[in-house]
Amino acid sequence: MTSRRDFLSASGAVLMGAAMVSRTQAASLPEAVTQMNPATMPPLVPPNGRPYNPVVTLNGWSLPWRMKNGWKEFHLVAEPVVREISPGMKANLWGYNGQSPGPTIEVVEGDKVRIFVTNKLPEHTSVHWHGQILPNGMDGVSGLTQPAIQPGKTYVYEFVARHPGTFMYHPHADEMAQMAMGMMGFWVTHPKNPGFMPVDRDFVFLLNAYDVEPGSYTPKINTMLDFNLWTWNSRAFPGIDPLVVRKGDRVRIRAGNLTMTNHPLHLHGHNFEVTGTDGGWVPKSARWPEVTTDIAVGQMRAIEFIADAPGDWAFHCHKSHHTMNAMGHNVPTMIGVDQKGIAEKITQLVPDYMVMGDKGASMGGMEMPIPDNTLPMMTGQGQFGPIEMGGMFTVVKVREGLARNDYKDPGWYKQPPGTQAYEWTGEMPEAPSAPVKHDAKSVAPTGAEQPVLNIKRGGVHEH
Ligand SMILES: [Cu+2]
Repeated sequence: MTSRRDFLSASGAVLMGAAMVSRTQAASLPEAVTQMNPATMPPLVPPNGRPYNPVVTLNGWSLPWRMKNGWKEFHLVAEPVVREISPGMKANLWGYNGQSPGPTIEVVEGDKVRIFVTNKLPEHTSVHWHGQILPNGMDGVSGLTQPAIQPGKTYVYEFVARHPGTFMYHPHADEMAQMAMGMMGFWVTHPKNPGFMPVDRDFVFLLNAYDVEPGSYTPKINTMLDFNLWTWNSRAFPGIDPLVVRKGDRVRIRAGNLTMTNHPLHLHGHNFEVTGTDGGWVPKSARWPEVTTDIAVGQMRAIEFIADAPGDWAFHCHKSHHTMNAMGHNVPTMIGVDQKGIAEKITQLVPDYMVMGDKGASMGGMEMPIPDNTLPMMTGQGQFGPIEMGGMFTVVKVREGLARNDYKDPGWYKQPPGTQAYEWTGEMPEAPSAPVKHDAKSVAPTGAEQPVLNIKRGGVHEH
């Protein structure tokens, strides 16, 4: 559902904008297209300009443009937005054109690009075109390369998209606050030749993170490291859509990291190669097979693989605390603690007390009451039970016979009979175990002729 706002009919901000842009001989601002729906939108097939193979923005969309005297014109509006992080939780963020992250901008190598940026935030901003090779004055660093864009003003950026590849945009003004509030977007410069490194499906998303207290709606912008929501395009699992691909497709996934830490992205069931980095495409001779690739802060990576294995394949950040959500971290580890009898005593004092996790965390199976507007730490239901994941986790769903542009969730994978792990119900042979001998002064492997090792621990345990 794309709603459109015509800024020509709006007041003050646009009059300002028109005055600012008169030197570009633009008669009017292009309309600013707004998108409120957090669903993954179908790829934007280019209606004009040079042809390219469009990308799919995970839980996002691509920004329409207009062609004007050979220029491709976009209109970004920096503004406060409400973003659903996952069903059950919304956050008050800042973003562009109704969403955080902002819309993906897609252009073609050699395009003359003009971007109008209208500031509807309560403070100044700017836009830095991360990774682009462009004139210094278009680099968007407030104070250094341009005055900041004050609230209500519209600025214009103009440059030629010289290099094909994977890029991002974000403010370079009050940066820590504005990025912590969600201001960022993806940028793809497609190659001039649509036949260059073609793929069947090309997904893009940004890695981002927030610190939103359970029960509240606005991120804490002074948090430096201890974020509690690890997101892809400002969505946390189970709010992140699956990546639906057809068996045999060549698939590209591009990610950019605008969090404050690195994220090792791990794909199950397939080997991939890193085919693109911040600086462009990686020559074939320089690629190697991987199943995990680390994306450092400020980096972009494109990975590619042939989806040759049907199934529901997990795809996630491998830092296990990045596949969790906000609620439920302040819980002591109780693994190995015998809690028998403790619960009864505590229940006399705290009627709702619940004994948790003496055999592991197993919070995924518990339906616990949580405050309004937050997400349980380990969540998501699969066809066989709780998935016990959150945050930076989703599923690559490989299916046979999908139509070329079919990105609909096909449901859970039906595993062929005999191909799933199963419970052993036969006899259990006694497992051999190593005999252990403890001694106050020595730890000695048992068995004949073994030397005895005297382990001294700095004298502390000497008798
Ligand atoms: Cu991570």
